[in-house]
Amino acid sequence: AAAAEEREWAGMDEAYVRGELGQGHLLDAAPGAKRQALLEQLTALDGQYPGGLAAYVANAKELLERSREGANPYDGFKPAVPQGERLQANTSQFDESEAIGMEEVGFTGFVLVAGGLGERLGYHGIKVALPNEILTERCFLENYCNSILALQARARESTGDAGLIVPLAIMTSGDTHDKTVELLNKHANFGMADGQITIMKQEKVPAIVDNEGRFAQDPDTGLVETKPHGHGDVHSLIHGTGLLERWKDMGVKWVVFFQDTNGLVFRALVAAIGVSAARDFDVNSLTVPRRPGEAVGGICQLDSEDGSKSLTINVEYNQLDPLLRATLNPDGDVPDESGFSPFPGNINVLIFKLEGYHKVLAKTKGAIPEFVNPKYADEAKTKFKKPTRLECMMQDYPKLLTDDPDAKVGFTQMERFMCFSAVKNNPADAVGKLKGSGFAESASSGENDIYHNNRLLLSMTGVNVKTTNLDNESFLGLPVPVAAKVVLTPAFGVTVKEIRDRFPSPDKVSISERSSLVLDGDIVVESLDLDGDLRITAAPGAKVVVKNLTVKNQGVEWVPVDFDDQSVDEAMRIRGYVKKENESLVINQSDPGETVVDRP
Ligand code: UGB
Repeated sequence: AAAAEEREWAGMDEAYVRGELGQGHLLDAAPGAKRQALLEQLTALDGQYPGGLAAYVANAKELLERSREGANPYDGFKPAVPQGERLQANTSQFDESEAIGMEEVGFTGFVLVAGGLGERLGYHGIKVALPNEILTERCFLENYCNSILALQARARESTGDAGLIVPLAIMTSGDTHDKTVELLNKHANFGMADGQITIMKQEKVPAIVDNEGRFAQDPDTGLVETKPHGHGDVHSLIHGTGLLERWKDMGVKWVVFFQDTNGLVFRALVAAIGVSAARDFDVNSLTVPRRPGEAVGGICQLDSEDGSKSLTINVEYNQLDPLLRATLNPDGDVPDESGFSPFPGNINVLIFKLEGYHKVLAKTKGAIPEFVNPKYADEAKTKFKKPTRLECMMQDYPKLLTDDPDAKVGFTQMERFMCFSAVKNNPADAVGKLKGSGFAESASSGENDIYHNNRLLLSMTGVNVKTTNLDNESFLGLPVPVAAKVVLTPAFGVTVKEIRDRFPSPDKVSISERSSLVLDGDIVVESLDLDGDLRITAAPGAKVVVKNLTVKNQGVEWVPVDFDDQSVDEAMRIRGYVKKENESLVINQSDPGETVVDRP
C-alpha cells in the first residue's frame, strides 16, 4: 500500500502517464506484467529529474520546437576573446603561479567526471582503468589518486596539519559505476583514506522519438529507453548529495573539475589554481591554443547587441563555426596569424571558487540549462534518425551566473604539452582526426604525450635528452616518436620547480633516445648516463641520491600488435603495440633514510 501511495504521490498512475505526460503509447505496448515494470521505471525516472518527468517532457517540447525552427541560442550575441592569463612553462610567471597554487592545493576538492562510456575509443572497459602509459601500466585513476595524495602530502608539510585531507569526488553513471567501484576496491582506493573519495552516480534520462517529447521504448521489455544526460549533471549531484556542504565544512576553498582521460592535467593544475587565487576568479577554465575544426569548444565572451548582457562561456565546437559565420567572419572558424583559433580551446578543466559556487547551488540546485541535438530524418524536421534526449554540459555553469554581474569568469591558457592530451578515439578514427586537426587523441598519442611532457621538462631543466627532430615509428597508422620514454610520478614531483630541483647538476645527466626511465618517489639525480631502461622507486620515507650512475642495457622496446588480435589485451591493442622488456636496471628502495647510488 505504501508503494501504491508513493506512486500516486509521484503521479505515476496510468491516467497521469497518458494525460499529463502524453506517453500513452508506452502503456499500449506494455501489457500485463510489463506494464507494472514500466510504471515502476517511470516512477524512478520521475524522481531522478529535477521537477519530474512532466518537467522533462515540457523542456523537451520547448527545446525541440526551437531546434525545429532552427533558432540559434546565440542570436543577438557577439563573440569576443575573453580576458585571461597565458602561462608558459618554465618562466618566472609560471613559477609564481605554481608557488601561489601550492599554498592553496591543501584547500582544494577534486571532481572527476567519469560517467562517459568512451564508445569512440573502442575500449570496452571504463576509461579510467586504462593505463595512461605502459611503462608502469598505472591507470588513469591511479595516477589521479597519486597526484592528489602527493599534493596532500605537500600541503600537510606546509601547514603542519598531519590530518589534512584533499578530497576527491567521482561522478559515475550506470555505464561506469560498478566497474569504477570494483577498480577502487581491488586497489584499496589507491591509497586514499576511508571517506576521502565520494562517488556520485548520475542517472539517465528518457530517449525521445518525436517533437511531442514521446519516449522511446524497448519492444522486448516494454521499458523506456534511456540515454546519458551529459556531464552537466555533476553540479546537481554535488548539490543534491550535500557534498559541497561537507567540503565547505572541511575548509575547501577551490573545486576543480577534470575529465576521465587527461594524463597531463595535474602538471597544470597547481599553476592554474594559483591564477584563480591571484585573480580571485569565481570560474577559471584551463584552455589550450585551439585548431579550428578541432573537437574542443572555444571560450568566448558573448556580449548582447544591446550591451545589457555579457557572458564568458564555452561555445561547443559544433556551434562555434555557425556563430562566427553569423557575426565576426563569413569564413567561420578559421585560424589567425598564429595558426590557431583566436578563441581559447576548452579542455573542460574548471576551477571554481567554492564560496560563490556554494551560493549559486543553493539558489539553482545546480540545474544546468539543457540543449537538444536531434539528427533529423526529414526536411520538415519531424522525424529523427534515432531517438534523441536532453543534455547538459558542466562547462555551461556560467549560464547560472547571469544575475551576478560581479562574478569573475576567466581562463588560464597553457601550452598543450603541459595540460591536455585526451584519449578518445580508436586508432582508425584517430588517423582521420590527426589529419584533420593535428591531434589523434588516441591511446598511443595519450601515452606518448606523457613521455613528451617529461622529456621537455627535463630538457628545460638542462638535462641532455633529445626533444626535437625526432624520427617516428608508425603503429596502426599513427606516428609514435622514437625518443626517450620518461615517467616522472607525482611522488617525484608535482610542480615544475620540484622536478627542476631534483636535478642539481642537469648537465651531468644524459638519456639516449632508445632509453626509458621511471622516477618514482624522493629521488635526486646528480649524475646519470642512461642508455637502456632504468626504474628507480623510493618508497615513502626513503630517499635515493643518484650520485653517479651509468646504465647500458637492452632496455624496453615496443612490438607491433594487430588491432584485431583477440589474444592481446584490448588496452594494448588500441595502441597498436605491446611492451617487450629485454633488460632493465631496477632500484627499489624502501629503507628509511638516504641511499646513495654510486656506480659510474
Ligand atoms: N561524461 C560524464 O561523466 N557523463 C556524461 O553523461 C557524459 C560525459 P566526452 P566531448 O576533452 O576536448 C568535452 O564524451 O563530447 C564525462 C567538452 O564538452 O569525452 O568530447 C566523460 O566520462 C568539450 O568542450 O566529451 O566534449 C568525460 O570524462 C571539450 O572540452 C567527460 O565527461 C572536450 O570534452 C567528457 O566527455 C575535450
